[in-house]
Amino acid sequence: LLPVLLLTCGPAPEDNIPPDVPQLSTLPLLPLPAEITDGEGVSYYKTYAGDMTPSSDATIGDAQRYLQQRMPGLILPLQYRTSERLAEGAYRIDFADGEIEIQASDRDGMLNAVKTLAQVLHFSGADAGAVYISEGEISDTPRYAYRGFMLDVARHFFNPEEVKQVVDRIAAYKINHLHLHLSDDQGWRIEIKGYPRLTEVGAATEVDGTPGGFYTQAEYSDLVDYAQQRGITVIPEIDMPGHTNAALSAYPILNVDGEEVQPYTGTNVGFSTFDVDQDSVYVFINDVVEQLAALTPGPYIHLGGDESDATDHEDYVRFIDEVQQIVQQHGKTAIGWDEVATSKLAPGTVVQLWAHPEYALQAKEAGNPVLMSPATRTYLDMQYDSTSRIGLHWAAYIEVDSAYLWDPATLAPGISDGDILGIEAPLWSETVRTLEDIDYLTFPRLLALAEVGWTPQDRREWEDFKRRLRAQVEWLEAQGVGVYASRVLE
Ligand code: TNX
Repeated sequence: LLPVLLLTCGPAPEDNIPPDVPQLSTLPLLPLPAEITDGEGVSYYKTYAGDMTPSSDATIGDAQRYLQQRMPGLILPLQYRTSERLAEGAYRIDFADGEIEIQASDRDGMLNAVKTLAQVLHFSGADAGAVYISEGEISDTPRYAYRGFMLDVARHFFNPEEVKQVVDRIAAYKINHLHLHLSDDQGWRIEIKGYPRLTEVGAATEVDGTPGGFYTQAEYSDLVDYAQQRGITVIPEIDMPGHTNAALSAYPILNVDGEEVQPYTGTNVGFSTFDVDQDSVYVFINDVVEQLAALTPGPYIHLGGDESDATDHEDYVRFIDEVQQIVQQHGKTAIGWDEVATSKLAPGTVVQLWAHPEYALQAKEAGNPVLMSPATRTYLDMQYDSTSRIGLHWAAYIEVDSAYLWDPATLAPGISDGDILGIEAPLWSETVRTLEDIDYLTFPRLLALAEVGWTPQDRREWEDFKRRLRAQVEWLEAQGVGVYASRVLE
């Protein structure tokens, strides 16, 4: 049972309407919906304590539960309809005559609708118990199907509670994929049955030499469910053949010539590689991918493939070919960092552009989709400016305006919207140690990137975005999120 119920509601009598009820189109909604049509009247709603049973329809029930958890103590006269054929993730909300009607064709659309509705309610002052909302209609659809955030839990480990808090923060802005970078030179973060040393040895370390950590399979599944309830698909990444020192230190048999290596807690890249000539390496990868696939309801498994400087190129090509097939055999689609496009791509393999637009073009020419994560725009571990207390700056300084003022469809020569699956903002964690650190680098920049991924390009305008962002930052801060005080918002 949900612990609250409404209500009286209806068209507000004209002599009762407060003078300052904002039109729907002036609310600081973010990401900005594709279309907002203001109506004429105003409706009012009051809420009372009571009980409510969520709908037995899973699509509607999940949306009700999400809204209840996001806006506790507030239930409204909502009509949910699943009839109309809308695009994937799309929705409509009609505010009229004291009723709020939501339409969507799928679960994502319903969740997206209540995420927008939560913002409408908050910025109409609904927390007070009685609320006036302008009539009108919001009709919305995502620009890209994939809007992602990546958390590097390998360089520094973040426990399940911390990751759940991150999920709550990002879900509100319609981010729908959480990519977890689960292994790197400095740590291995997921339990794999039959390979106890991965977590006994491989998980013990992290950057700085502080203790690392890992997720048991049960903890990981719980995290996947938690995210899914909030509209987010988790994508596990095992980075290979490079970035593998943690696995090699646990099982030297995976290393070239079986040579033993020590755990690594520095931040260099490009020195480790699996032995791509050994059958036992592929047996290992098959076991890992099989278990990850079983833990993953979503379609994707990320195989890494970046910065394999210690692997000969022809070995790399053979390796990537083999691992794509293993991923496919377990019913999943592979994603790889853009270097994988220098090998033969399997049909469907997603190429994640981070540094090499020319590789993304090769992917497109091979008929494969591109995921846009240009380091100069989307890397959340880049400093805002030279005064940022943490972060790197090898690719760029990225202030909020720089994260906002670009178009994925014109970033890379020859790549346009039809080639692009979506965008993702990675947070590498060499310098990120706590949830406060995550907040500092992620907010407010992720809101800029969330809008880049969602809102039609011709609807996006910097001054209007800043106005809405300021209001959202105030709300985030009220929820305890440690947002970076960007000078561009002053
Ligand atoms: C490059 S992006 C890397 C990571 C680092 C990151 C730091 C990518 C595919 N590889 O290993 O953490 O730079 O910004």
